[in-house]
Amino acid sequence: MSERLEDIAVRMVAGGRGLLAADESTGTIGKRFDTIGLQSTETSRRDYREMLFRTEDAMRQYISGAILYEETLHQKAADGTPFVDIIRAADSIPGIKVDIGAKPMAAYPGETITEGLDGLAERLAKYYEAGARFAKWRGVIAISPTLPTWGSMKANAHALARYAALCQQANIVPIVEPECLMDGKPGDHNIDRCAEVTEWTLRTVFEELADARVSLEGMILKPNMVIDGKNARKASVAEVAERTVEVLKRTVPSAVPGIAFLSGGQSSEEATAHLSAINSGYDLPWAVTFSYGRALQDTALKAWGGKPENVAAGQRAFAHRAEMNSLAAKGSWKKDLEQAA
Ligand code: 5MM
Repeated sequence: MSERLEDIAVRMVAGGRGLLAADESTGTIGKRFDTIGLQSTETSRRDYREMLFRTEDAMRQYISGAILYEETLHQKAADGTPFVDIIRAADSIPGIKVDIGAKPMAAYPGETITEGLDGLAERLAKYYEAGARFAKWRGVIAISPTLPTWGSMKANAHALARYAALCQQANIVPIVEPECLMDGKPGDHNIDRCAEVTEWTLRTVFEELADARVSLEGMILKPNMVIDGKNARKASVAEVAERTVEVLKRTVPSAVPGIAFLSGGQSSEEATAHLSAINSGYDLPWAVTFSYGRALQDTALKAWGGKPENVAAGQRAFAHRAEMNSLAAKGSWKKDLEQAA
């Protein structure tokens, strides 16, 4: 008998565990590997992801699920063990990114629409067979003095809702990710503008989810935090937490079991500090945790550097960030824990 969507959704966010976003498309992982001077090949991508997924204690204690790219869902470790089995053996859930990317939107200069709905029902059935129990789709909302437009906002929210309904029909929990960009261009907006755009985005997304008859109990929201643009950063940790909670409380129904933030280009430690502040001092109706890509992986990637002799160092770095973010998901991270490590 298949597990209920509601139960899987709760497992994804409960107990101070969170999600590892390891779903970089081939282009994006190539850019990440460029930073360590490593060529991206099927083998180097396998070796890197094997290092992460085989950090067994950290996966078991801190990582409830891993979001995979299609190649990784079907990939095997060097000894032939499927990655899906390695993830499951650590009591973690395999998930899959199902969008095929944010593409320039016709007639809307500077904005994108995320593609991938055609044939999605058939693909989801195959992903379920392969072991995926949740999925992810990212809609991208640009922020500038004149963007986003209503046309792009509505199209992206509609696509997110269509995707979510298809996932639930396939017994897969949808992670709904509308990302209002912190690191887009020009990236000089202040926190007020981010709050305004994020509130508008989440309101639109939840209206579309209702119209698409998506069960709120069987989904997870993956939003950005409310924060100023990357070229205008000045809000304190407390202010980011306060503004983020304010916007989420205005827009996210309490029937949603969990919110798992993206890191969006924040430094690893900032993303942890903000999550911890959000989880301490506020009475929240949802479990609030992490679904970080860069903020969980950056230090591990650097420590590894593409060298087999550095696998243990990479795993230590990954385990450390996973533990810090797990503490943050419980509101009990402290800066001195970073220094101690
Ligand atoms: C890990 O990066 C994900 C995939 O990006 P591409 O499709 O562009 O390759 C991305 O969707 C990620 O899951 C989220 O943006 C969260 O990652 P960050 O790094 O913002 O925490």
